[in-house]
Amino acid sequence: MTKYELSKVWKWEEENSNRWGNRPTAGERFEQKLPVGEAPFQLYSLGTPNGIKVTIMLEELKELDVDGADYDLYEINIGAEEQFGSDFVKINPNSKIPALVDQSQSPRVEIFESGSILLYLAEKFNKLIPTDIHGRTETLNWLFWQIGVGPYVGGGFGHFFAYAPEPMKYPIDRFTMETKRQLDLLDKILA
Ligand SMILES: N[C@@H](CCC(=O)N[C@@H](CS)C(=O)NCC(=O)O)C(=O)O
Repeated sequence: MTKYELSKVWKWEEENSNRWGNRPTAGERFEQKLPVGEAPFQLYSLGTPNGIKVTIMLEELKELDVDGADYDLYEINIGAEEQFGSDFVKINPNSKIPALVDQSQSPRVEIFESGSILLYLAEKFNKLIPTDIHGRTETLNWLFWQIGVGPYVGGGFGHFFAYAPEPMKYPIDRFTMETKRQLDLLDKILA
């Protein structure tokens, strides 16, 4: 492997941009008109681990016979960079799925970050979150834990193990160890 020399100032080069759309700037990249349906919730998402959290919760609310939790679901193909379209960026300036719009409120409420979406739904319908201080805090501890850990597992371990252009020992060792530690924690807590 060629030795990587750190430069004083990092500069973006076209070849640093990879097939996952990484670029050093935020914001919309093209004009886009997203579909809008009649249901109170409009969900723009994809069946990734972050995406399915929201659909699971909306389906759980349906199972609980909650009124007003109907949703229309639209695919945002992140492989085709649809998360950088103008309409999507208006809902989530961070250009990541999932993003949810509650159009039963006026003006409509735009919600992004899967944890924020889950909490919004839980609080709006007073479901799937305990109201006592101990239960509520424990639930929020694990919700924030999950959001904090996700990037180590997906963007760290998953990226370097499966998507990086070549295997690299240092990041794979670091993120595999952290992923294993987090899974060991889950095993112990769930036991
Ligand atoms: N912290 C965010 C993470 C969302 C996220 O990373 N979404 C990924 C798919 S799982 C995405 O949209 N990636 C597109 C990109 O990075 O351009 C959340 O929990 O909602």
